[in-house]
Amino acid sequence: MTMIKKTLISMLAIAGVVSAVSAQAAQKINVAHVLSAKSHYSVGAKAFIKTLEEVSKGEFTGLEHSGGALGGERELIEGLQIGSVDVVITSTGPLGNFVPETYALDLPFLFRDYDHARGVLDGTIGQELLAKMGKHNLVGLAWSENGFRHVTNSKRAIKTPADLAGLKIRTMENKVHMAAFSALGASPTPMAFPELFTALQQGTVDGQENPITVITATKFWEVQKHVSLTGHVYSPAAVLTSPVLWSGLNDQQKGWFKEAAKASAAATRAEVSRLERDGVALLRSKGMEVYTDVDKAPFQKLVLKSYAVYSDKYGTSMIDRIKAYK
Ligand code: EAX
Repeated sequence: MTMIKKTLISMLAIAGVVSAVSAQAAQKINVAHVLSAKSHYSVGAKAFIKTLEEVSKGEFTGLEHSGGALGGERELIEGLQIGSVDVVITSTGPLGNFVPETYALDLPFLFRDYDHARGVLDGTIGQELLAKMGKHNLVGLAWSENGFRHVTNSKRAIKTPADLAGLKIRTMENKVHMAAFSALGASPTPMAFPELFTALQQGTVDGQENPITVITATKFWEVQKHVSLTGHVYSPAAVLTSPVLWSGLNDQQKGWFKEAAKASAAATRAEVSRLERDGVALLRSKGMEVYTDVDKAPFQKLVLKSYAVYSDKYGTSMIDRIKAYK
């Protein structure tokens, strides 16, 4: 056999090996969210990717897209439905537009504290709601966490609902929250998160409402002076994946994604707990006026009207079950 033939055969052999190896190259998963790369969502995204790589032994890897690089939360959820985005960590803010049953989780003053919220979401109620996502062209992998939401604004101390009168308050694109802030006498302005910082900077809106986790992750102290710890809503987050991706996975691979989502949620919750503990001191150190002595009763009374957004369509059994959870 001539030298040329031998070289050609060995080149083909190497090409074969290379293509075999490349065929085993990790499948890259896009993991998107709207918060900074130092946020509690980013901690969750990194935990998702790390766990998926480990349990799949390198069959899958991931790339985090933070800061709204792939769009606001509503756009990200739409991206999951058409398959342009693989995995999203999102608040339930805009989710009710796609899975209206989840509005039950956005009702003001429904959850007593973090233990209550986490217990409900990890229990039968939360799993029932994750299972409902399939009929709305989404796949719910796990409940993660955003945190209890508080009101910030650039104008004044907010200690009673009357202090909210006339303020333009940005809300998420969420009918329950918009109804709640209307009932409180504010002017709710629904807006995608990536537009919010500039809107506050330019005075398009006077205030917004978000957990301490988001206030710190987005450095809202640069554009907001006052924080009132109203804790008016517990804001769940969800780890969702695309039905387009999901339909191509076998049962073992689906198990890997669920395990990665569970690890993501645990990491985010741990970060939320840390920020809840240290957050008020941090906000004060950045020059914000933080009012911790807000009487919640008058707020609770007024926002009850917003429950109709959910109960008019689904009744009150889910609400009663959540309230009864111990
Ligand atoms: O999910 O839009 C919001 O205010 C959300 O809390 C934020 O994007 C984190």
